[in-house]
Amino acid sequence: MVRVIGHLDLDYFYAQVEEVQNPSLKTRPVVVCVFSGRTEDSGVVSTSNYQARALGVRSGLPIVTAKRRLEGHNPAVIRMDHGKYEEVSARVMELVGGKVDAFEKTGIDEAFFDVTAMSKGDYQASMQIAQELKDTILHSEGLTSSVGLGRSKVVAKVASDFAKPDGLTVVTPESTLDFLGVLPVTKLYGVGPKTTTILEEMKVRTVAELAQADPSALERHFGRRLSSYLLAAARGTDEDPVVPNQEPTQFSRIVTLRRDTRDTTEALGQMAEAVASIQGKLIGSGKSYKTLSVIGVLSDLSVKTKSRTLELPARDAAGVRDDALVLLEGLLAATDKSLRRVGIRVSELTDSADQSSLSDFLPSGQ
Ligand code: DGT
Ligand code: CA
Ligand code: CA
Repeated sequence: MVRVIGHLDLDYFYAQVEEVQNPSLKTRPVVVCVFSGRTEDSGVVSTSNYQARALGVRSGLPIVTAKRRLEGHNPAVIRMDHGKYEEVSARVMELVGGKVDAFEKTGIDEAFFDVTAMSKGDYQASMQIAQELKDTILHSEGLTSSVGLGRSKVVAKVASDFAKPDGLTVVTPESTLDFLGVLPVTKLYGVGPKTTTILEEMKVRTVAELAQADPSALERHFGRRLSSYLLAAARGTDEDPVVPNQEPTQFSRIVTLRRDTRDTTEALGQMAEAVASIQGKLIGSGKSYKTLSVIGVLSDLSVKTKSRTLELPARDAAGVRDDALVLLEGLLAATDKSLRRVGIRVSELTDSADQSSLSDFLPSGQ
């Protein structure tokens, strides 16, 4: 049976989450920024809503430039809150994952899914399923998304990018070559600047030209593996399956400090974002941790780790920060070097739900 693969991508994700939380932002340009902290406005735009994009403000632009372009347009300039986006992401993924045959999250706001069996390979039925997924996400989280359907992961990914925001693009097996053919090769997943330059030298600019390129010439330039991937991608015949995600065994983040320091409060102050991200992942996945570790890369680049294992899994993600502070102090007590980078890791994860059911079995009053 021809497969039906989907790719889901949430629209202007971080900025849309901010809009949902504060609907009055919807009429203004919204810019979510990563402040580096060096000077007040140093840093870059992480993402922006479509009003801001219309004024030339998108991912990667320096904040200073973004502010200049948005002057007089009443922009909302918001600090990125990774933990918050992780929580929303986890809820969306959980929701969608339960409504398809197979589900593979590939990023904070995107995932592949397979609906071949439940649609019996029918593209009309699959389109209905995809529309229902979009509706569910909109009703439960208030977020619009863009979905692409096709016979392979490459086709689905190109399709989800084809109409944005709030798009639904269905590429039937019969229309695959027509759909892909006219696009520039850069639209294919895995075709970066280096590959594009070489293809250009071979006079291959569109996907159709790639699909018809001489296989032996491609192999000479790219080797066997990459050249066969490129041909399959261009023809929409790549067989890469949707591989369900493994249960996470740990969550961790590491941060390079602005300057080397032995001041634990200062170090942890710069870790706020990382701590929030880990807490978001714990809450979003419904996991509790038993072991918390801090990892310090010291000024001489040596690495020290300090861990604490709890008797019972911690249900409350809020404890991560305070416990990390204690561990960090212990870590520094054993050295006279300063901290250069600090990592935080929670591991030995268990499902929070299992513990509450476990405690139900304990005699009351204990
Ligand atoms: P879209 O999908 O075109 O409507 O817009 P986004 O913002 O969802 O873009 P996407 O899917 O490429 O990226 C998802 C999130 O990842 C986005 O909301 C913020 C973050 N992100 C994307 N590009 C950058 C970047 O260049 N720098 C940083 N710091 N974050 C980025
Ligand atoms: Ca997106
Ligand atoms: Ca994305």
